[in-house]
Amino acid sequence: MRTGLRAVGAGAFLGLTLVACGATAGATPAITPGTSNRPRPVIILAKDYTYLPAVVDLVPGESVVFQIVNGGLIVHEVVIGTMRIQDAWEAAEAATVGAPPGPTPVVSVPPDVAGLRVVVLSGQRVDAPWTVPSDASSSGDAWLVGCHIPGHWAEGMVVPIRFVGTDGRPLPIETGSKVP
Ligand SMILES: [Cu+2]
Repeated sequence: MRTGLRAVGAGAFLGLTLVACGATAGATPAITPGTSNRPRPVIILAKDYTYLPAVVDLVPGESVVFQIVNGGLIVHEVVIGTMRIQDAWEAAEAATVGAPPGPTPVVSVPPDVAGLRVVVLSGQRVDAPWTVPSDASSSGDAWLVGCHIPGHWAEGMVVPIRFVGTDGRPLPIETGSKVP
């Protein structure tokens, strides 16, 4: 599990074009939080085997619509959630190891550890609305974007979520936070 953070390095390498656009490692520009009437588009590009951007900034309580594009050659997914949620999907999908090529086998986890999961085929774009829990930054848990198609997490297909204020500055994380 701990090897997942390698993706941050790989994401930084693949994210050169983003850096050129001004999305450097520091605070992001001011964010206008999405509302239920006007969700904020958040683009996540899945590749073989990482995501862009290398850090996903979200404002607690805002409504977003993830615009998930699979620019890789194989099926990927986006699981949004804490480590508990990531672990649940990793375990559930491990059961699909050895499945033949084709439609992704149907798997599920208990609702309390479901988070948000979106499966995206190669070349496909899926838009997924989601409301960021308003207590997400104060729960003490790190949140992540991860892929649990068997073997992908181990390949480093995970990037952190950073909770930010409307000024784009990272919010303080309560003590006791668990960084995976
Ligand atoms: Cu994947």
